[in-house]
Amino acid sequence: SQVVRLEDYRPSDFLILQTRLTFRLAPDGATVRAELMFERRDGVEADTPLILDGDGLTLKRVELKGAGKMAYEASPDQLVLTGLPHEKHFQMLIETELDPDSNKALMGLYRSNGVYCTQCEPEGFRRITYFLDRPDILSTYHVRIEAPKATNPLLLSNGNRIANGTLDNSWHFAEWHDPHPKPSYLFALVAGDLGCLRDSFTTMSGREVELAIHVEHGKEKLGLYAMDALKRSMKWDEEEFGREYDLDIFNIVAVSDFNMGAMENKGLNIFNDKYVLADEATATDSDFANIEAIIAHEYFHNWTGNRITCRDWFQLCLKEGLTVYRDHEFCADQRSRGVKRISEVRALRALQFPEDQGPLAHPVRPRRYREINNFYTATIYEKGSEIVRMLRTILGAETFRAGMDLYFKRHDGQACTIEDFLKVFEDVSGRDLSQFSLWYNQSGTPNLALSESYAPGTLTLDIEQSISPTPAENHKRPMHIPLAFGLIGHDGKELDFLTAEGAVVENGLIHLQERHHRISLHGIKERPVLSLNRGFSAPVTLTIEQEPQDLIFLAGHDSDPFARWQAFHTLLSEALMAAYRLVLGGKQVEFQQDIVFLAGKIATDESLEPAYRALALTLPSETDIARDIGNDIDPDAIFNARNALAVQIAKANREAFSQTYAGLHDDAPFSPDADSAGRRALRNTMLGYLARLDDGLFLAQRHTKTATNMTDLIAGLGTLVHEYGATTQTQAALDDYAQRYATTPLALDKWFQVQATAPGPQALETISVLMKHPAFHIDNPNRVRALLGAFSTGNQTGFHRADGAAYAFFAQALLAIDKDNPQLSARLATAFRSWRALGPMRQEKARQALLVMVEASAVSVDLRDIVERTIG
Ligand code: B3K
Ligand code: ZN
Repeated sequence: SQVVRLEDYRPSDFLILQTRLTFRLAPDGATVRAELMFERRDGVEADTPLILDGDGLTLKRVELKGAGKMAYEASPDQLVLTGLPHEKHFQMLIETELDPDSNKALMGLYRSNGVYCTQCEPEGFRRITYFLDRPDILSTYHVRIEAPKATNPLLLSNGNRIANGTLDNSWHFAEWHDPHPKPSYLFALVAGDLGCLRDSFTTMSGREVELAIHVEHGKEKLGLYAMDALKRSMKWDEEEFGREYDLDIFNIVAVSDFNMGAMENKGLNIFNDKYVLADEATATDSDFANIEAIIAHEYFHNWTGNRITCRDWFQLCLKEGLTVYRDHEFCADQRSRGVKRISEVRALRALQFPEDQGPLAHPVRPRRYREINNFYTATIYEKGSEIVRMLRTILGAETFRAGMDLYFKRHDGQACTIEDFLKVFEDVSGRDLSQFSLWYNQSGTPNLALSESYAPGTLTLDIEQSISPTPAENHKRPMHIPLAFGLIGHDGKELDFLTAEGAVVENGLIHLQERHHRISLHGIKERPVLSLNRGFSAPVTLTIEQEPQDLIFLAGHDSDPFARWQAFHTLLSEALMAAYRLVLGGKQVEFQQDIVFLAGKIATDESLEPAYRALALTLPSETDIARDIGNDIDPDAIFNARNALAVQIAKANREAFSQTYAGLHDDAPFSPDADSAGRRALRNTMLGYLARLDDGLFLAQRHTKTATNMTDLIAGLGTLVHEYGATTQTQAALDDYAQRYATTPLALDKWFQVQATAPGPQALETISVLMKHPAFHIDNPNRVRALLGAFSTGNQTGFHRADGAAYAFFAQALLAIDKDNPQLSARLATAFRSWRALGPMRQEKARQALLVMVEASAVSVDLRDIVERTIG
């Protein structure tokens, strides 16, 4: 396979102005008739061949419309047309034949549970017909679908429905027209027999939009929360960004076999059913939160992605980073902003930092790829979002909004680049953003090393920025880092300074633009405690020696919720690293009493939101601790250190935690709102601690038995399995659960996941048993992620068991998955990305497993790309 390079981009010689598609969906296969109106661009020689993309296609017919003649050469992956008419415009008819039932890659046209659906981003349309399958080819689509009526009463495509009727042999048809020119990756088709939840939305200019969520019959009510989230998203985009919906109908379809979360096809979003279906009995609070976020995300793409799309796939973050930023802001407005920000940062650190710090590091706008599917990464999505957030921080809310307005006005209907995006902000602000653009072009997480000193009246900060080398990038240039900060006096109030030198310091922000700054803040009344990177204003790591007393002070007084959470989290991380060293040295582990007691104070501090308290009391994860340690990692020692801290906190705060736990119980009817979810989160966090004490088994069992919603039930079951795995009580609870949810696959996924993440080497045995469970299907991505994904990323002691057996097993499982679904196998393989941080024995075992995969006889381009880059 070939490497695609950003610098090789050039516009296509031909355009496709109109696309008319006719699908005949017969039980024994599908035919696709494409009538394409081409335009040869000005200046392109008349004898230039037209090369269309295909992927595994079977060509039935190709001809020019009208009298014209031409020559062609067809292979499954390409159609080359020569001797074309000399006119600027010509029309072509192409017929292909597909077998949706055998399509297990879930790319192109496939069938999930009897429902035809499509996934075309990024290069799936070429599995449907030969096309210029690239995002800068914008075409209007007219789609006719013909299918047997009994099995496919529902026929959907993009845009508005313009015709429907019956045909012979009890078939019927529908025709759809999408007036907005779009790239082929936004094409979608759905046909099948589904139930429907309907509603409507009146836009800001008074247009009535029909809303429909299509789900399996009988599950319509499970779409109510998604529908509510959709209406709130539509309203929010009008209010916050002035963006109105632009078709008469908006369809959402939930399917059960889907490679990712959802897809923003114009007017016809297709969702993994996990992110649509929810009620209290089957979905947790985090499922509800994810549904809200993803419904919003896909809806927001209508403007950031669809109306303004990407010129090429190197610009993927143009739509993804920006749209993640928009969904983050939406959720922050719907819920608690402070809590939301902490969760975002935790996710960024858990998913993006290791990417940036490992062999798969790449810039937010990459310059080369072998397989674009492997670049739907946390770097492009989450770091991409952080860049947009920094832009807003640097420019201020008003200028940012003016820039967005200009972006929509200037580029509506276009396929754009990051340069186009930055230019609108340069134009509205008069600033030069060339240094800022390094955030898109340079990979790696910047580190800020800080030291502070105080002489009466003046605080001096030395700040040095650096980025470690990343693959193909050794030399790093200094970036523009907006560092939000605050000075806090002994009474907990903010302190002012009068003048600053050494950097631009304004509105609570230090603008770092050089490798090194010495910044002096003059006119300060007393020695302040420094609060840094407030709101996580920049996606960087900090190296700073802050006194434990200062951190404890910040953990109790910082007015910025993120910084306050961070202070306590830093204390916990440092304590855990010290404990890890003790465990390795075979020593008794002890923790500082003030940290342990602070945990109790936080749990009972009624001035803090329960959701915040739950987050503060969630210990750094095993992978968080591994990242702090950096190298030569022993996951078992990390587990023991973390466990010791949890036990000590539980013992020291037994009273406070029991009271908090009891006080949070209520009999109010279930509501998924943020406050109620926060109370459940805190109660379940308390359970996690209390379950480690002597009557913990009883408590966890009672919690599980009396749970009235999935959040509490799975928290109880998880505690039983993880703390008391070998007991008959746990087995009974697992069996109860399996019976109750025997016909609810999404709920069974949680059952798989809980068992897959039970710590210890025996987990591997559990996994291999569960893979034979009748509800497990290796061709269903949700099942695979629940079992193998959760095991490899959420079970550090199980996956990294010292004998390497789990690596070898996992490699074989990936090769099996790879035969049908390369996207899925490649994604799962990223679990190896931090292998070089492990101790030498484990490294060697991991390397062997990686080698098994590259040396296997038939490996997909996708999996090979990840594995080869991982080995390095
Ligand atoms: N744009 C899609 C992702 C497509 C992934 C293809 N491998 C969903 C989203 O980001 O909204
Ligand atoms: Zn997206």
